[in-house]
Amino acid sequence: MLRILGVAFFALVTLPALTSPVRAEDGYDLWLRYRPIEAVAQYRPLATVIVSEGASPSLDAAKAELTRGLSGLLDKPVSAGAVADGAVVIGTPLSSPLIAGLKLPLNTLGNEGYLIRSVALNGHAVTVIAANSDIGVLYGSFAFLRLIQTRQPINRLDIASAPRLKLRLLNHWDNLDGTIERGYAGHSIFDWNKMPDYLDPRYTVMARADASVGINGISVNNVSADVWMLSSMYIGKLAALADVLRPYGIRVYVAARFSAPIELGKLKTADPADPTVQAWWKKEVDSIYRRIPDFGGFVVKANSEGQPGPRDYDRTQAEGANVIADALAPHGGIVFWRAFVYSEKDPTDRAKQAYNEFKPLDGKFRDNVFVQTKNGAIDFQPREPAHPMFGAMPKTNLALEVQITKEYLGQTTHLVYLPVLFKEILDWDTLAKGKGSTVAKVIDGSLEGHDRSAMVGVSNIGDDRNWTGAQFSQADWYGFGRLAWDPSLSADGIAREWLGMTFTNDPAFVNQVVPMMIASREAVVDYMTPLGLHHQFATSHHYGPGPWIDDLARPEWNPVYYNRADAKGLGFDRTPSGSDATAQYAPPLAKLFSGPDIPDRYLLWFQHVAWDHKMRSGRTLWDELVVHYDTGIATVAEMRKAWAVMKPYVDQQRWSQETAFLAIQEKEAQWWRDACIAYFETFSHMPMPAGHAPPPHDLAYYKAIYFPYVPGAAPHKPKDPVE
Ligand code: GCW
Repeated sequence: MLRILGVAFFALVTLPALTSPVRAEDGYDLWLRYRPIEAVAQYRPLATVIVSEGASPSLDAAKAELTRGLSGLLDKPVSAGAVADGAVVIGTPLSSPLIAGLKLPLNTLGNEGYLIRSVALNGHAVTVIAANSDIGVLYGSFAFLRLIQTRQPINRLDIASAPRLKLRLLNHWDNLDGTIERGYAGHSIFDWNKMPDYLDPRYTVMARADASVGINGISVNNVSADVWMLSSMYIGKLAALADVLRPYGIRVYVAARFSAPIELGKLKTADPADPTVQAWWKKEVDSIYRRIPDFGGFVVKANSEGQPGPRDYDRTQAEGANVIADALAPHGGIVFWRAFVYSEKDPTDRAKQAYNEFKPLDGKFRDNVFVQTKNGAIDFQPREPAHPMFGAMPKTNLALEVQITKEYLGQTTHLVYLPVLFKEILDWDTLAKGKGSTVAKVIDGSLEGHDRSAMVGVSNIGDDRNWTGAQFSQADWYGFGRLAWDPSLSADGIAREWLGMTFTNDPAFVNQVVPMMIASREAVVDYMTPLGLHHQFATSHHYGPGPWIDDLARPEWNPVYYNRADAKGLGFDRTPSGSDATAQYAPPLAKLFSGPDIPDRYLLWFQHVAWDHKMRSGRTLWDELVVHYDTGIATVAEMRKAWAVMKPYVDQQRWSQETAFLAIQEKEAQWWRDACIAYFETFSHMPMPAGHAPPPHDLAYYKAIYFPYVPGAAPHKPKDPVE
C-alpha cells in the first residue's frame, strides 16, 4: 500500500519532468542555474519589473543578476522599469530616493547586510531590497533569488540579514604556472599569462558565485608562495583581475613570501627588525595600493614546510607579522599570518607546536593581523578536535581556516559534504570562558570583544567545466560561504538550499539526498581514520592509505608517528603521561580527553589504547575498529543506492558522473579498510570479529600499490615504472 502511495506521489511530483525532459547539464552554472520554476503563475505577479535608481558597478551587477535570474526562473523577460505592482525595488537610501523615502530600519545592517521587505510604494505592492551599500544590495538580490530558487513564498517578506563574520575569504592555492597545490578540479582558473589584456569571462562567473554566498575576498596564489606574485608585472595583472571582482564586493589578497625583500628587493636580509626591510615592505605595499586601491592584504605561510620566516632571524612570529602589518596599516590592509607552523627540528608532538609558539605571543600582534588557524592542530584530517589555540588567544584576532578542497578526504571522487565538518568545528565549545565559548564566537569576535572577524577556506575551484571536479564538491564551496556569513546555519539546511538550486526542489529528491550528504562525512571518517586516528595517508599526494609508512625524512611526516601501533595497542598518547597535548585545552576538556570518559571519536587522537580495551559498545578496541571501517563502507553503499534511484530527478550527465564517482568511492573505501586492517592486524594479532571478512590480500599487496602521478601534488620524479 505504502509502496503504491509512494509510486503515485512519485508520478505526481515528476510530472513536469515528463512533459519537459530533464535537460543535459554539465554543472557549469553551479547553483545559479535559474531554470524555470514549476509555479511560474504564482511568482510572476510578485516580480514583474526591476526598479533601480542610480548606477554603480555593484548596482549594475545586482540589476543584471536579477534580470538574468528572474527572467530564467519565471520563464519570461523581466527587465528594468518603473514602479508597478510586483516591482522589485533595489537600492540604498543614498542611491535611491524611493528607498530613502521608505525610511527603512537599515542601521543594524552594517555595510554588507540587506533588508528584503514587502511594502506598499506609491500605491503599489512591491518588494524592496535595500541596504546601506551597493554591495549589500547585491547580496540582497542574490538572497531574493535564492528564495525563489528554493520555492519560498515571496509575498510577505521581512528579512534582515547581516554577516556575522566580516572577512569571508577563499585562499586559492594556485601556482603561477597554472597547477594547483591540492587542486582536484583541473588547472588554475587564473590565466596569468594572458592577463592583464585578456580577462577570461569565467572570472566574472566565479565572482558571481562567490558573491552569491557572501565571499568578499580571495587570495589568488599558493601560500607556499612564489615571489613573482609580488613583482610589478604580476601586480599589474592582479590589478586587472581586481577590476573584474570589485563590483562583486571581492577584494584581492596575495600570498606573500617572507623572504621577498631578498629575492625581489635584492636586500641582504629579510630580518623584520632591519630598517631596510621595514622600508622595503612599506615601499612594496605603497606601490601595490597605487595600482589596487582596495587591495586586501597578504596571507603569509612562514617557517612552515620549508618556507622562510622570522625564525630564520631569531625573531618571533609576531615580529614577522608586524613588519608587514605596519606597511599595510595606513591603507587598511590586513595580514593573515598562518599558524600552521611546525619545525623540522623540534621533537615536540607536532600537535602541540603551533600553540606553544603562538600562545606566548598573545597580545603581541598588531590589530590588523589575523592569526589564521586551521580547524585542527594537525592538518585538515577527516576529523580533528578543534585547534587548542581557539579560546587560548584572547588578545589576538583569530581566523579559522578550513580546507574546502578535499586533500585528505578522497580528493575528487569521494562525496563528503564538508559543511558537516565545518559545523562541528564552529560549534565546538572551547569552554574558554565557560560553557558556550564556541569556536564560532571566538572567530566572530564576540567572545573577547574583537571588532575584526574572519573565516578562510582553501578553495576547491579549478578550470574544470563544473568548477570543482565533482558536482557535490560545489556544495562545499557554497556551504563555506553560507557558514562564513552565518555560522549558526545548519548543515542540513544548507544542503537543502543547495540541492534545490543545483538540482531540483522536489521533496522526493531533496529528502533522499540530504541524509546521504549528511551521512557522507561520518562515512569518510569511518573508512579512513576511525576513532581518532589521523594522518594515515600515502606519502606526498595523500591519495589512499599508508599507515605503515615510516621512512620519511621527518618523523612527523610518517603515518606511524600518528598511529603508534604496537604490540600493546593503538593511538597517540597525548595525556599527561604522554605528550600532554591535552593540557593545551581548557581544564575540563583536558580532563575529559585524558580520562576514561573521552568520546570514542577522539579516543586514538589522545590516548594509546590496548587492543583488547573494552569500548562503550562492549567490543574490544580491535573489533570496534573493524566495525567502524565496515560501517564506513556500508554507508557509502547506502549512498550509492540512494543516488541510483534519483535518476528520474537529475539530468543524465550529472547523474551518471556522480554514479561513477560513488562507485569509485565505495571501491576506495574498501581499499582503505583492507589496507589499514592488514597493517594493524600485524600488531593486534587478533581474529576478525564474526561476520567481518579479512582483507582479501596480504599487507605486501597494499604496500605495493603506487601511483606515479596524482593531481594536486607538487611536481616530482616518480619511482621507475614496473611492467
Ligand atoms: O596540508 C598541507 C598540505 C600542503 C599545504 C600545507 C599548508 C600549501 O599537504 O600542500 O601547503 O598543508 O597548509 O600550508
